[in-house]
Amino acid sequence: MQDKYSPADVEQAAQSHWKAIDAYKAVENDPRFPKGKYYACSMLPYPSGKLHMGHVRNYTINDVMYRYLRMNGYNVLMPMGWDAFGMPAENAAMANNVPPAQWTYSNIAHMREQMESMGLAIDWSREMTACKPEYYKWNQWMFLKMLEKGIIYKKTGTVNWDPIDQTVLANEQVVDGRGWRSGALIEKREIPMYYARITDYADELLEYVDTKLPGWPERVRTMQTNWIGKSTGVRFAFPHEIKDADGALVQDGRMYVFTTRPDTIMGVTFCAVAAEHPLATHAAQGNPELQAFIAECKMGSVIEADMATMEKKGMPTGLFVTHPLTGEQVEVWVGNYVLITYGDGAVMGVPAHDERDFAFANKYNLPIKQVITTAANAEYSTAEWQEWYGDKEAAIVVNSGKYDGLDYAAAVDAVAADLEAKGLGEKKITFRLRDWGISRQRYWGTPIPMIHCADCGSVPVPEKDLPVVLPEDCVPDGSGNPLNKHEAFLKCDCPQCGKPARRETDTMDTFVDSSWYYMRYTSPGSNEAMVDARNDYWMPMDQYIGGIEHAVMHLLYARFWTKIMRDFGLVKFDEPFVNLLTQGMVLNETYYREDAAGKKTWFNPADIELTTDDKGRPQSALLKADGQAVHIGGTEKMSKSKNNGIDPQAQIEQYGADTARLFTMFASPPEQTLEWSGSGVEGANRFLRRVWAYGYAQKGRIEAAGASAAATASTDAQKTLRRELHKILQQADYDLKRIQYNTVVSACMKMLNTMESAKLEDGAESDAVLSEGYAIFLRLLNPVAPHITHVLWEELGYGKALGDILNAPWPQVDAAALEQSEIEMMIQVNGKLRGSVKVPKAADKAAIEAAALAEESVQKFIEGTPKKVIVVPGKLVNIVV
Ligand code: ANZ
Ligand code: ZN
Repeated sequence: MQDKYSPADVEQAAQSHWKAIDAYKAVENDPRFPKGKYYACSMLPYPSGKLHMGHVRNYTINDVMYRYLRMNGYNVLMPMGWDAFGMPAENAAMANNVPPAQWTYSNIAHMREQMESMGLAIDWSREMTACKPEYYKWNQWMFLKMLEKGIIYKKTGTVNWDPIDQTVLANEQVVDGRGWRSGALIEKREIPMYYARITDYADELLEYVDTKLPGWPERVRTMQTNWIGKSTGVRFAFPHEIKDADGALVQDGRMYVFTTRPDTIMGVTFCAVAAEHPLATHAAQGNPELQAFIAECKMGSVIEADMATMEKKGMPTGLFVTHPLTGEQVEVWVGNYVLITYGDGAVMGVPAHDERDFAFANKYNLPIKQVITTAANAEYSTAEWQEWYGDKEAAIVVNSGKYDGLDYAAAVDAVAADLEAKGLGEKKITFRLRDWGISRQRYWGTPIPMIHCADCGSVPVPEKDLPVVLPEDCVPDGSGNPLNKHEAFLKCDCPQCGKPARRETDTMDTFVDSSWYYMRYTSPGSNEAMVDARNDYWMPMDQYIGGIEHAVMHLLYARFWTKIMRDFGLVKFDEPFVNLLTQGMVLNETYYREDAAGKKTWFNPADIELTTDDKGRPQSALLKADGQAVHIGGTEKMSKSKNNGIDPQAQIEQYGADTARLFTMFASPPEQTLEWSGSGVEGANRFLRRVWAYGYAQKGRIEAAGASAAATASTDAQKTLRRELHKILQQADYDLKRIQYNTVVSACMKMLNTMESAKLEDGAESDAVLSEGYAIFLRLLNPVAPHITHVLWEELGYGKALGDILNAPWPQVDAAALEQSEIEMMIQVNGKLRGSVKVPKAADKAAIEAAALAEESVQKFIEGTPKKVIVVPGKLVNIVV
């Protein structure tokens, strides 16, 4: 190699070496690694075609962890795979008129190359691809098992129907109530779908968030808890006599509600039902105004966050139900804030103590009746909403007859008992979590293994006929699922009666694929079972790394799926991921111009010339192409829409992968956001050039020392250098363990500075000290910049002496090197600090006394012989005069 750092040559050399020795193939129980297994895995990417900086950051964190732990004796596994099913492939297929399969496979090939150019320690022999039959066969197998056990069931669900394209749309394809392609007003349709009973596991999923996931970020655990959303309260009925056209009582004459505040039951002044509630439907017959209002409610967002903030609207139904405890008639309204999917789709309105009901009652002039007070808030006013209403702990019941004076818990017990005695209600736990609808009316996914027979109905595909292979030659054209026109796929015989039948054309939600892929990595090639004994070795996963955007759904489904596998006897653990790291987003500046109509055009930061003031703050920005000004739009997440992405490939080509890796690790701790900085990248590259130059400058001395990684010191300069290096190593080790990689990079920088400025004498002993120091340095830098450190390690002869840096033993802190041979002692005169003195560590009291008295800076405070000298060993000398 040349003495000038050439990243392209260096990285090419390192990568072909790794390939030649199959460096990253992980083998169960590998005797080379005495500390046992460590499974560190990144969330699998969608094969969009190109890596983005978020990927680079994610995988580099994973890779640093891999290399550090491997050098520490762990058998580490870092696999990779592809979340290859899903909608973007269908969209791309429509745009380019190629089958999703072709688009996906060529993207995978390209992204795999990009990952290889980053020098990641991936065991490619375990690569999994969700769209391959060898993988999705097991989704189908699980589906059948779950169906058999009743964990999967069929019911009708609501979908978005595009009447022009004649197709079902995903939520994200509906923009402002219209189809994203056709612009048609979207209708809701009820169709049969398959659901997985995740709600049966709600209690365990919730409990284990608290008890079994201490290695997860608090924030993610809270998000899981809220998503599962456990509420304790009472479910009870308002009886009524409302009859439908046939004279039958609607819902058997009971309007059920769920409340978390049964202590407020005597404060009910109205009830409200969801637009989809049977009483709303009943009342709307012959009431066009109400029909229109119901239609309006159904159009609106079903996102809960929106429900909370939107304007509360309602309309009376003209129907009345009976209060179960007072016997009073209560008017029923349709309210846009009542969700059909939660509880019973109906609420008791307690405007005095529920904020939503309060807003509603104010708007429609409904009575407000206070039934709760607290010791601290005797004053009561209906003029505005007061926060204290909501405090359960402080609540005391008033204006409620026999319940007056009870606190929350006592009132709940009393009300629940009275409702129960009347056969109208009981205590109940309600979850926000819904069962998981896994059917998708789309082509590019795992076929649902069902067959529809005119005589037998829906019949499961027999296990021996799996996989049901998805044809790879379809090109969706926007007019619905192409499988519906694919005769070869559709036609089959009924497994029960043998008559001609049709295959189900719905496919599975891609969250099914991502629910267990990380277990398939452990068992590549397993054809007899979804996972085999190797899975018991690697799982549960020691460290999972991915974006916070997956904090809820993906992680919850993966946890659920794991529990199902456990209950089927396929795995022996309860939770799949021991530790979770959610890496921060990658941000960059944005630049734009705005036209007269207010439309913004965004420019890529690479095309901008920035002028800064002397403090480095941006002054103005010009578009390189035309030299004209653009607006600076602030720092935002790298995204296509703001055109502020930086292409990793371009960075690697310009500076090398080691620079890109070093910058992303250095710029901020893994869990924080990372701000892209062109000058930061240049700085990272400059540092690596210095690393190279220093290594080459010391080549002769390191070779003279036989590339030894051990040394002893006798001169001051040698001792100081060893002490500094070992001290930095000690801190860096601590930071590596707590995944604080940015300070590990600064430790490397400090080490290089220290070595560069050391004033070592000539001679064999100094050579050895230097050789030891550089060997420590290379190994510390190796996890972050594996290429340059691999090549230098070999070039300087360490490889011959200590083996491949990949497997080299992690440098150990030498406690003896840390020891100070001299210590500094403070000198006080009459208790006042007057100076300090350095004394040999082993010095005795007399010697310390003499040295302190001889110290020039204190002599002027002492006249004559001091009365007394007190030595506090290791700390200070107090001279009393
Ligand atoms: C009366 C009441 C009085 C309520 C009060 C709260 C406070 P969480 O805690 O999130 O489970 N609710 C019940 N079903 C609903 C539905 N389908 N759509 C919208 N809101 C619904 O919420 C439970 C509370 O949400 C219930 O308790 C009910 O309002 C409302 F001072 O009942 B509450
Ligand atoms: Zn049949």
